[in-house]
This record gives sequence, structure tokens and C-alpha cells, in this order.
Amino acid sequence: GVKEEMETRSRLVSLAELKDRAAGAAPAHDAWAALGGPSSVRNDLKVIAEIKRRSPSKGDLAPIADPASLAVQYADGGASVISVLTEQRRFGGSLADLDAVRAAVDVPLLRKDFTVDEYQIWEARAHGADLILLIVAALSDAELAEYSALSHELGMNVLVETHTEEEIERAVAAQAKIIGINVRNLKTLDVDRSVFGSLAGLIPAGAVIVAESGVRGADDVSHYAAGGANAILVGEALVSDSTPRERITEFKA
Ligand code: IGP
Repeated sequence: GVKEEMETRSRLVSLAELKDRAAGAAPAHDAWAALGGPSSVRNDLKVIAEIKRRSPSKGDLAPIADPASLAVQYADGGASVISVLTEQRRFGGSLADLDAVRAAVDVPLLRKDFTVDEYQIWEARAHGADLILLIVAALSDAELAEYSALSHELGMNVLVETHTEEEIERAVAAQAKIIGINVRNLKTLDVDRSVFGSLAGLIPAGAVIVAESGVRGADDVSHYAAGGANAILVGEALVSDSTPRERITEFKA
């Protein structure tokens, strides 16, 4: 499974060294605030713009020669958070991409990977991430609680990804403040946008709700907004667009 695979990745840096680097990193940006978390009225839709080279469902998405300049366009367009895929085998990402983006922009960064242990959380912080991804389907309740607590200790926020009613219940029980609903089925990889609204309705007021996957254009954005999304996470549509800055501006309009 993914867990075994992640654990057998080569880890050239010791945990002690990572902890030193994390301690020396600039403090994390407040992704919760950037996503409008503290305000009781969230009437403007936030965009989490993703840097993704490849995906298991679509193969190569776009040749991203310069992730830093793409990130600058995302930031200029008004992205509230930038997501950087660091997973290599399926998504063609790397920590080098995260480093390049961190050096280029000042907006909060999501380190997007399959987080299965604490090493990766220290690693995220050491590389300047502000937010990490925890996928409920891949973790036990104990892991969800431990990894959330460590992330918060390091000043980071957590995007807790769900797909089903049961996973939303587990995310809420873990006191997740930023809850993603990924409408892409993990097993079939099919996107079903119609499930978003009923699932979003199960999330108690107070949490930031992120609609993940399947935004092609303005109609999908309206669909998610009407279903209760506070933010949308967009990958493919942005990396394959020649004017991503303008595209984000459109999504926010
Ligand atoms: C973005 P899209 O359809 O806009 O490219 O989807 C995002 O939701 C997707 O990349 C994603 C993902 C993930 C990737 C959601 N959860 C977990 C890797 C791991």
C-alpha cells in the first residue's frame, strides 16, 4: 500500500537534521486566516491553486518548466493558498518544486503528498510549508489526531481530505478546521461533482469547506459555491491554461 511505499522512499536527511531545519525555517503563514477561517461570514470564494505535473488518471498534464513563475502567476491572480504536489511516482512532484515555490511567493503553501508518518510533517515544515494534507481514508483515528497535533505544534494548519459521510464524521471528530471534500473517487479515479453538496451539508458551521477536484470552468465553480464551498482546490485546469492568472481572477469573480 501507499504507507509501505512512502516508508521505503529514500530518506537522506535524518529526523534530527530535519528538526533543526524546521526550527530554523521562517514561521508558518496562517493558512486558516488566508482561507477566511476566522470570519463568520465567508462570502468570497477562495482559490487554492495547485502545481501538479502529472496525475494517475490523466498522465502528463503540462510541462512545468518553472514552478516558481507559475506560482507567481497564481499569487498575482489572487490564489489564497498554493498547493505543491511533492509526490514523485504518480504526480511527478518533488520537494525541489516546493523549495522553488517557497522562494518565489509569500502566500501560504500546502505541501500535497500522502502523509503517512511524522517524518513527512517535519519535512514539510523544514521546506517552508504552512499547511499539510491528511487523507482520512489512509489514516487511523489515532494517526489523524497525532499528525494534526504535530502539525499544529509546528504552527501549520491541516487540510483534512474526505470522500464519504463516514470520513466527514471522522474528520469532525478529529476537530478538523479545514475540511476538503474530494469528489474524485480514490478507487475508480472518477469525478462525481454531484456528491459535493450533500456531503458539504454534513460539515458543522465553523469549518472551512474546500471543494477538491474537477473544476473545469465557471459553471463548476458556481456549482461548488452553491453547494457550500468556501474554497476550491484547482489543479489541472490551471496548469494546462496559458493564462492561469486570468483564470483564477475569473474563478473568484
Ligand atoms: C485537484 P483537479 O481535478 O483540479 O486537477 O484536482 C486536486 O483536487 C487533486 O490534485 C487532489 C490530489 C489529492 C492529488 C486532491 N486530493 C491527493 C494528490 C493527492
